[in-house]
Amino acid sequence: TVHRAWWKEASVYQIYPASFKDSNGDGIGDIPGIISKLDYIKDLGVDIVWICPCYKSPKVDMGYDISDYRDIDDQYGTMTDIEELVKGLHDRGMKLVMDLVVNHTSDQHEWFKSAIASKDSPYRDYYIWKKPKIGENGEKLPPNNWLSAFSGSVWKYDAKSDEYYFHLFATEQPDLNWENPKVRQEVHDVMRFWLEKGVDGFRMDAINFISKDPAFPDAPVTVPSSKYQNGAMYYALGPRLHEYLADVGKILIEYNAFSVGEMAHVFDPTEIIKVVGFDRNELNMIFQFELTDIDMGPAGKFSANNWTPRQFKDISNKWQVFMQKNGGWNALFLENHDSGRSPSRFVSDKPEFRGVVAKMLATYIGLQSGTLFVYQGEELGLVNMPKSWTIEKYKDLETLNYHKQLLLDGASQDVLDSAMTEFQKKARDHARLPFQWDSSDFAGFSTVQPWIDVNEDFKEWNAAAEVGDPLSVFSYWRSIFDLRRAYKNVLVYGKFELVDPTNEEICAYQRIFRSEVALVVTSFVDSAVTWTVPQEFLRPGKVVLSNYADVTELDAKMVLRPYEAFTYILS
Ligand code: TEU
Ligand code: CA
Repeated sequence: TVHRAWWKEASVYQIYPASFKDSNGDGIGDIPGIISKLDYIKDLGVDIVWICPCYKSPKVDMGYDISDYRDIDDQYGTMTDIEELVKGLHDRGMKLVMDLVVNHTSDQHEWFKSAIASKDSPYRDYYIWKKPKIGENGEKLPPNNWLSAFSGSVWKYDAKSDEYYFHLFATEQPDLNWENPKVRQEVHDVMRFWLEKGVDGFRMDAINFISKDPAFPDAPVTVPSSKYQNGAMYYALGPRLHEYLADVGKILIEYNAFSVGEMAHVFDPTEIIKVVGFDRNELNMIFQFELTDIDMGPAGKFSANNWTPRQFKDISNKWQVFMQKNGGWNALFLENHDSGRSPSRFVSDKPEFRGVVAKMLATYIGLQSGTLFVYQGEELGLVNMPKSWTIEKYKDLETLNYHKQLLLDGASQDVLDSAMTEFQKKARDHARLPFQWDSSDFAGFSTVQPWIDVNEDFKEWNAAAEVGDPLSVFSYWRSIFDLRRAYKNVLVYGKFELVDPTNEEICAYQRIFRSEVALVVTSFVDSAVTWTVPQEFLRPGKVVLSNYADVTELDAKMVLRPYEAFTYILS
């Protein structure tokens, strides 16, 4: 059975407000800047815009540390600006999704300021506090050995109360205590506040972390060289997660709102289906990171891992097949604000291949089953910072904390060099460089030097150059969104099946809806490869997408050019 829904047919454009468009010449992107570019977004062909946080925040983590859920940060604009953004999108037939960051607040939130001021505060129990563990020599130690996402312990000592508070991310991002029904009520109220304003839904940040194992046990030692260990097994899918999400889901359904939850560290689809199963009424879909974490080693994000195209497509296949079999739904993405650019990270950003590679990756992800997300600049084929840029150019606390920790640990030059190699692929900074609008100063992003440097390639790679060019990466993404509309049955609702599944160089799949078939072929190699096309596809059809200007005919034995990608509709 086909469960149709508007949010399955929609595509989403993700905006990082600080880096999209600066309207007032302070070097930082803002909401009026976004409003000035709505026609550009509409022209791309997406249905929903998701903006990363722009609430009041000290911005230790670029706004993922919220100090007031009901106000907009001055840097980004005003409440009136947000209302105008909602209207501007609705007038163009698009929707607005906001980022809801409720695993934690900022330490500058009124709740936390009160909570840390006194153990008797009515807000004390909004956060997670524990007594120190006492060491062999009577010293005070963190209550357990869990590692924070941004290096160091997840516990921060508060001398005044002689207790530690818990923070999965930065010390300035204390985790909310969802065990407290008042906290849950506050979150529900915040959701209603924005939905009443006309916002169409939420991307729910780090949502699988809201319920923790109440015993907070020590994590097993998996990286002996590290003082702190990955405790995800105790906080990534806690015992009360589905109870909390069922409450949230009721509100979302009441407003017919869109929802996508972010769930790092979960690679088991039988867990995700408990959230996204069609009869579960929790969230519409989940960002899981099994595919995009493929280049991360066992020691975490900045450790290296070798992988093959075969493994890449096997992961996609696992989620595609599972969700279609079990009535769930996928969120499709290769980029976001927390990662490197996909050509640089997963394939190649060599100038001679760059456009072809960006289009190949768009083909690979864009025609699978699920709701498609594109991250600002991905539609232009933007790539990572140049390798010549040193650590001084990086601004993100994840990168800088990791680097600082290595220096503190007295890491050798070798270790520092390999960390730099991993930063060059995966640091969050790459995706946060200013959007490249045109070839004027600062890429048309701002009239002044932006808060983070503009990439060096902006004169050639920018929106103004690409929008009117039928062969640009931008036009290619537009074709993908067009195709998903024109061939909705097969491309949105069709069954997914790998083609030639054991091929090590070519990732091919088909989508099937009744007699309609879409054949999607992508080569992951930088040289020509021959491919024996399975017999069943040698029948009349038409090519609807190709990343080389001259299209290759489907033939029993064909030679695919470097990183070639094409799509046929067969009947
Ligand atoms: O990320 C949550 C998360 O689980 C991190 O591990 C994330 O995968 C990491 O940043 C990757 O390097 C979300 C947001 O997307 C991120 O920008 C925030 O910093 C984080 O939550 C805290 O709010
Ligand atoms: Ca600005």
